[in-house]
Amino acid sequence: MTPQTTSLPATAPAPRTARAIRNFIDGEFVDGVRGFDKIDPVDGSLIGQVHEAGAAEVDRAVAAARAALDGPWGRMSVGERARLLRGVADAIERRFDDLVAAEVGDTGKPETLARDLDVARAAANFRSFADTVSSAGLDSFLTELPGGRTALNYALRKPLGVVAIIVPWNLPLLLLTWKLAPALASGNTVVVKPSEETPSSATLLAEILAEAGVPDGVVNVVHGFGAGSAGELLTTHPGIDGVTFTGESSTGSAIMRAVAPRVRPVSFELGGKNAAVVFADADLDTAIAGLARSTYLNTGQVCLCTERIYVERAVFDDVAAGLAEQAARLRLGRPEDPATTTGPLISQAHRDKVRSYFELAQQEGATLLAGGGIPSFGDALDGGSWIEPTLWTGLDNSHRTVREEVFGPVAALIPFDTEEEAVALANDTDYGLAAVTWTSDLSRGHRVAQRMRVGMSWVNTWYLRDLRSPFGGVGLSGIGREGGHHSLEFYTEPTNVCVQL
Ligand code: NAD
Ligand code: 6OD
Repeated sequence: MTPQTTSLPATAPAPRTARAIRNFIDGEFVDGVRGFDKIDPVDGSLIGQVHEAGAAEVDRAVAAARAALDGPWGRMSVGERARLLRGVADAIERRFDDLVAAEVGDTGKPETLARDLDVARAAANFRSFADTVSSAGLDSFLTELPGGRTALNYALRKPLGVVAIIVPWNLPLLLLTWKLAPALASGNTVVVKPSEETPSSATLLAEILAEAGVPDGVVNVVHGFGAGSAGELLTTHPGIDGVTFTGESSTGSAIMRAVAPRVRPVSFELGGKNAAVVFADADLDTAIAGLARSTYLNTGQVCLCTERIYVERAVFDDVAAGLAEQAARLRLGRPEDPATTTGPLISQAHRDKVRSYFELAQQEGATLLAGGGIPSFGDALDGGSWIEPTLWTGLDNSHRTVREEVFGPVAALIPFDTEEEAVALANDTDYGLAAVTWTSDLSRGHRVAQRMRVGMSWVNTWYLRDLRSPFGGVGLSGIGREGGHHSLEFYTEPTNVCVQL
């Protein structure tokens, strides 16, 4: 993405034309080296100007995090940290409306979605990891030695250190707090790099964390882009002890290369090309409603969204007609309108990418059952990055549109004849994030769900979360799992103590 930059000297006052979105380092908001525009995807208007962090700001942020790790934060008991995290959850709820406004402003998503999913989960993430860390035990073994003697082995869990948290734009606050809460629960300090597309909620969260009593330097936020900007400066910084990242698979590769010389641990939640499988024995009304949700939620911009739908041939036409009807019923509109179900894509650049797949699908012989174009509103919304919820048939697994992640409101419907074939088609991908099986046969549901080569396999539901369960993917979809104690595994380093008794 080519940023529109303006010269913003480090000492410059805040730009007057638009809200300034600053870096947060060592407990204070600081200017960056340049400014770039944050555009509202709803109508293309200017929301604010973001202060891009340069090398000096990233250095300062890492140094502040290191100093805080070595200070009182590093000596805080688990109980005190858990209490603080619960206080953060309360503080998020007190500033709920402000966070909704920040998230909606940056993404254009429906306000109802920001309330029910993004901001609600931010508070839940802090409470959940306060609980997890409070109940976490230690490995300990009484080791029997020759001659009847024994040794006691016990593993202490120490913080990983200064953790870089790099997150994308689709669920900005949810995904940031999903990583920040366990990182803090485990006693780390962090430098956060939000997406250049969604700087606002992370900046507001920094303020909320400070109000809730999180000490200076424990959480630092630097703004900017990836390669050649704050993202790369952070991942190549010698003061970083680990990187937790959510975003595109190709960015994950770049970050692996960046940390390789210093052999730092990574946790990656990456892209997906997720399949749903619909058997003829499924409750079709429920399945169609579920498919509509898994394909179109957040305008298809959720890593878990379904982009490949395999349907048993006997019910193919029914499912196709039902889903096309659901797609046509989605209501695109302003975020504050409670009737709006679907917002714009995040940016014009992302719309160009999604539209290029719409064109490719036509070249690959797709039949359009719904959408396929850019909607026209006849008002200011025409300046936004809108696209129609779309549905294709006539494609198969050999087509690029069925193999590559689009990350937009679109899926391809493909028929199958046997359970074996359905599993093979679903697993025929380099990704491996999530899958959904729709069936009324309980045994088949378990059988098929277990054979899916993914990190998360749902049956008769989608995106139903228990925050204690492992979340992540295989193949191009990631490395490692986060959630409950799985997160603590990444955010801590064990030291084993062995005492001969
Ligand atoms: P992205 O990879 O382009 O950017 C994500 C973050 O990485 C941004 O903050 C960006 O500035 C930063 N970045 C980019 N290049 C970098 C580099 N070289 N070094 C350091 N940082 C860099 O992803 P996106 O477009 O923001 O988000 C969409 C992608 O995220 C999709 O592929 C989606 O599937 C994936 N995603 C995955 C999950 C998951 O849990 N598996 C969740 C959400 C999104
Ligand atoms: O719900 C979550 O915890 C999570 N990590 C969701 C990721 C969604 C991807 O866009």
